Amino acid sequence: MSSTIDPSNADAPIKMHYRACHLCEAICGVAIKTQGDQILSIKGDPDDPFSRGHICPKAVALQDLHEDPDRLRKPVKKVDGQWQEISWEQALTEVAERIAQVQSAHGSNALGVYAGNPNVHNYGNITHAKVLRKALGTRNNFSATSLDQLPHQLVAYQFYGHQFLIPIPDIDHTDYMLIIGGNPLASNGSLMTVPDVKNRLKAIQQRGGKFVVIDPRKTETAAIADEHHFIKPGSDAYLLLAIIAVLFKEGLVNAGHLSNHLTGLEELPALVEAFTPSLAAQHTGIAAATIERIARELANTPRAVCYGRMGVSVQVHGALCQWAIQVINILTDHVDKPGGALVASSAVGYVQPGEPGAGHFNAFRSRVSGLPEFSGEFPSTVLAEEILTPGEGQIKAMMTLAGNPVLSAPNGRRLEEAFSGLDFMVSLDIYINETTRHADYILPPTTALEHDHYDYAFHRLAVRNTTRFNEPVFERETGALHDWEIINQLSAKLGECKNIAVQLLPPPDTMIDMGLQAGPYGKNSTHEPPLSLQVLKDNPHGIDLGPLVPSLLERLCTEDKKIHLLWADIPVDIKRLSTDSPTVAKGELLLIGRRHVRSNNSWMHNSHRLVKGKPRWQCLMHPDDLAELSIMDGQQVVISSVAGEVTTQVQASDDMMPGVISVPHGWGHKREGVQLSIASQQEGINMNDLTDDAQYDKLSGNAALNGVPVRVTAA
Ligand SMILES: Nc1nc2c(c(=O)[nH]1)N[C@H]1C(S)=C(S)[C@@H](COP(=O)(O)OP(=O)(O)OC[C@H]3O[C@@H](n4cnc5c(=O)[nH]c(N)nc54)[C@H](O)[C@@H]3O)O[C@H]1N2
Ligand SMILES: Nc1nc2c(c(=O)[nH]1)N[C@H]1C(S)=C(S)[C@@H](COP(=O)(O)OP(=O)(O)OC[C@H]3O[C@@H](n4cnc5c(=O)[nH]c(N)nc54)[C@H](O)[C@@H]3O)O[C@H]1N2
Ligand code: SF4
Ligand SMILES: [Mo]
Repeated sequence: MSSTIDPSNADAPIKMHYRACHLCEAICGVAIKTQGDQILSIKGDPDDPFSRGHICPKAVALQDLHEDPDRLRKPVKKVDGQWQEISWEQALTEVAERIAQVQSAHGSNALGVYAGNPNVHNYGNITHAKVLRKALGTRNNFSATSLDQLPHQLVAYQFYGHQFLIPIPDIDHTDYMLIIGGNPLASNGSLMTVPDVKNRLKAIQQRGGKFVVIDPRKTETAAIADEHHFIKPGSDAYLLLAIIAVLFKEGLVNAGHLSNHLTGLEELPALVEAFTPSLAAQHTGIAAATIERIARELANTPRAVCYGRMGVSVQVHGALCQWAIQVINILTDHVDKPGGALVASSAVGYVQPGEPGAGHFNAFRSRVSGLPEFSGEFPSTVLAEEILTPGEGQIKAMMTLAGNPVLSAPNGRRLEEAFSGLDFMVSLDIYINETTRHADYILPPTTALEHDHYDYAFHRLAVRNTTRFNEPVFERETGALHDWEIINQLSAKLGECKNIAVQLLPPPDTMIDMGLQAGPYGKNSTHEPPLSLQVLKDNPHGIDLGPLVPSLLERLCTEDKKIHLLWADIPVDIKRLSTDSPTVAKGELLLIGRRHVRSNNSWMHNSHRLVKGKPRWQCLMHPDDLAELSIMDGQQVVISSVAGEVTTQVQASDDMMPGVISVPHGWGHKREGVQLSIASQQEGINMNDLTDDAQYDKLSGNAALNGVPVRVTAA
């Protein structure tokens, strides 16, 4: 996509910039051609060793984001209901004072903090998060983690002793991949950084292997798979436990080089015995013979892997599903083996004993419902009740940091009600949207193309080891601050107001340089040349560091250097499965989510390039279900749940499993006060007005946004 040249740029030199697209976990390399302050084109970078030229339709929207007139460029303050631009000095001083006032009147925990997804795509927010946490000094931390991958992190922490020691599918060398509740053709992969995933999946087939998809919708990924099986939402734990039971029953268990490093193995057979394939068939809808065959295929294929994502994490048994997936991969000798699942060897943040951020679980509990913290965060499902329930420790003020929980967290209307009653709210954000419209101040950082970039989080989760650093494409506007600078400056002011010592950190690129030099390819390694920031700057397309290699045993972070297959909560949760599975009353359907390659959570609908074409927000429903309820294709319907009710348009789809409906999240921008001129013209409702904050995974506290019982009637 190219633009016509602005005459004021005509004399400026044309420049090429190579960098990562920061919009999703695939971290594709893009080549951006500019002239002056104008973008001429955005294309895939064929010289990027990892993404090899691949991009998706969202990459060109980087331009829309950069140029968006709705994007805030200066801090704003709400005065008598109207937004006024103010200086950074005034904004940071007043915000620090207001936070300090609330905390001094009601205690440190009277401040709640919610951090959203873009924080992990913006490395300065990762390197500097601890500065802000220290300065804010509250226990009431929340994030999108507990709407998403908390089960993966909890399981990695319990098994391997570090929340980020997560084995990643070796998609480039596997011959059999079982994908449960993931749709990488739309999402471009998650907890599996995998640019160009379609070709990588097709390559499995080309080398004689296959991949199998288990999903309540025949997704884009399922459409090119060798096999697709519908599954009743929320029932995956039955399938996975049955696979483990078959492995034991048929003598297929072989943990290979991990065998002498496991604890809990002896107790497993008794725990899963009752979960027979025929019981699983009743719950899931997948034939018992198919379940047995899949178990045998996983065990008998030397290079095979089971992978589960959103669909199995963000449901009532999310952590049990991720536990079972890890157990299956271990028992079939597919962990830490090429073609199975291996931990990445990242150039920075290489996880091994001593690497900070290992995590902790249940060190303290939330005030109202007593849910466990994980790594200092409470589950986001309890955010609204912590604001709305009076008493000692009630949240009176909020900070949101690159997050839009009103559209992303369950029971969005209740959260809105909670936000609108706060004493004070500040948002670090680039837009006035469904969440930030409730703030008193919005502090907008520079946008991606104005700052440098390193994929701190995603090199750790990638299917191949690579590394890449990018310089900014454009100089920032005068006076603009990066996220990490806002964090540093606000923290310093908080330190003054609260009279506490706050240790500020150097710029994030300095920290990456130190990490690179001290890391596994740095000055103490045999890598040529030893990596440093300068070496990465000299190689803007990125540097290939090779395929994933076995290294788990030497990197185990558990104290006893063992892999813990069981911990006390697992047997309890397995019991709970029999008593506490989602029940569907007569006339009810189960609601699940959906992603589309031209959408990105809640915040990219203001790009005209991404929203054009046919609408993508409708409720999908099987024609038989429509007929049963006497609803016509294309009609307006009312969908209701315990949490609320919405009216939207229905679209018949043979791709849906009967009894299941699908609505994508992140829509519903037509609201008063939202200043997103394109997004707020779009139809579509907030699917999280239907999800229930009281329905969550008991093991981890993660939200259960899939498998929500609903009723549908003609409007
Ligand atoms: N029903 C349902 N709900 C879901 C999901 C689902 O599948 N179904 N998915 C869940 C998942 S996986 C996730 S990760 C969450 C996401 O949940 P959130 O992270 O809460 O939501 P986002 O839509 O990513 O909102 C990002 C916010 O950051 C702002 N922003 C963008 N870039 C920057 C930046 O560089 N700096 C700053 N300061 N702000 C920025 C945007 O304007 C926006 O307000 O949603 C969850 N909610
Ligand atoms: N284009 C685009 N890409 C994105 C995002 C985006 O919003 N848009 N978001 C990014 C983020 S934050 C994340 S976390 C990742 C998520 O990455 P993925 O997990 O790959 O994304 P989803 O498309 O949500 O896939 C979840 C699948 O689970 C299925 N499912 C729902 N319920 C169940 C169930 O009970 N059991 C089973 N087996 N399946 C179920 C759904 O039908 C869906 O196909 O995507 C990232 N990439
Ligand atoms: S898949 Fe698309 S959105 Fe994701 S990094 Fe690549 S170009 Fe960007
Ligand atoms: Mo996510």
